[in-house]
This record gives sequence, C-alpha cells and structure tokens, in this order.
Amino acid sequence: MKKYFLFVASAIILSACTNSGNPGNNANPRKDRIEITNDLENAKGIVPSWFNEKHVIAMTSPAAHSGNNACITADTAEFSYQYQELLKNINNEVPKRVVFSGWGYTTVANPKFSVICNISENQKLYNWKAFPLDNDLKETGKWVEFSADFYLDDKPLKPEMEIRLYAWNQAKVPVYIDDLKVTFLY
Ligand SMILES: [Ca+2]
Repeated sequence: MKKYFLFVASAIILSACTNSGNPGNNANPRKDRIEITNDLENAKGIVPSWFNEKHVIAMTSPAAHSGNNACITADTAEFSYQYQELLKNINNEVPKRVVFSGWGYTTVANPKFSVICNISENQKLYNWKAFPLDNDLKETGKWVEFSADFYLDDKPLKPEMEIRLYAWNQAKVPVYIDDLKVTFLY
C-alpha cells in the first residue's frame, strides 16, 4: 500500500514538472512575437496605428476576402492601407524581423506589386526595403495568401524610430488586399 502511494505521489510530481515546461503557460512575460491583425472591417472608424483608410472600400465584385471591406490599390491609389507605429510603442525592445502577410486579389497576372517596409527617424528615411509579390500573384480572379518577410538587423534600430508597412502597386490595374497581419519577431 505504501509503495502504491509513493508511486501516485511521484506520478503527480512528474506531471507537475511536465506542466511547468509547457510553452502554453505564461511563466515568461517577455514578448518575443507580437501579431497584429486587421480584417479592414473597422478601417473607416479609424484603427490605431493604421492609416490611409481612404483606400479601404466596400467590395461587391469581387467580394472581399472577409466581411464587406478590402483595400483597393490601382493607378490612382498606388499605396495601400498602411501600418505605422513607433518601435517603442510596439514592444520594449526593437524587432529583428517583421512579416507583413494577408490575402491578395489581382486583375492581371504577375503585377508589379510589392510590400514596402520603411523605417524613419525624426521623419527622415533611415531604411527602405521592398518585397516583390509579382510571382505570388500569378493567378487572376482569386484570393491568394501572401507573406512579405523583412530582416531588420542590417542597420541598428532605436526605439524612437518609426516603422511603416504597406503595399505599392505599380501595375496601374486594380489589386486588392484584405485580412492583413503584421508579425514582429524579437
Ligand atoms: Ca475584410
């Protein structure tokens, strides 16, 4: 009987140890990944850190990827809805990498279309990167998932710097985006 209790007790201790090692718990408050999503449905109500909502429109043909709204880019709307924030307002350290992902719909195959990541210091451009999506948008008439990945460790960052992420359409024909996600990795 004593042996049985000893066995049960060690099983409980073992299970407690296993749980404490579970990455799902919040033992470590340090944020090494921050995800910000925007389905564009509330863009007109002004979402903090998001700008250029004049290019977010109610969609009918084609339908939006989610809900009613998506962002149009075209010849008169080269730059998309954009994420813009000071690095210090996002986390208490500067990011090593950022990913701008979402869904895109093109009306011409392989449009000249890129995601831009620009970093400025006191309104002055400090770093500028483009991630072309021409090959990701090879099929017209359907929503396809895209992901633009930027490594930010080529130039040292300061918490006071500002990051902007947006799409740039140089194709002069409509390309729509929806369900955007910005992922910061630290
Ligand atoms: Ca939407």
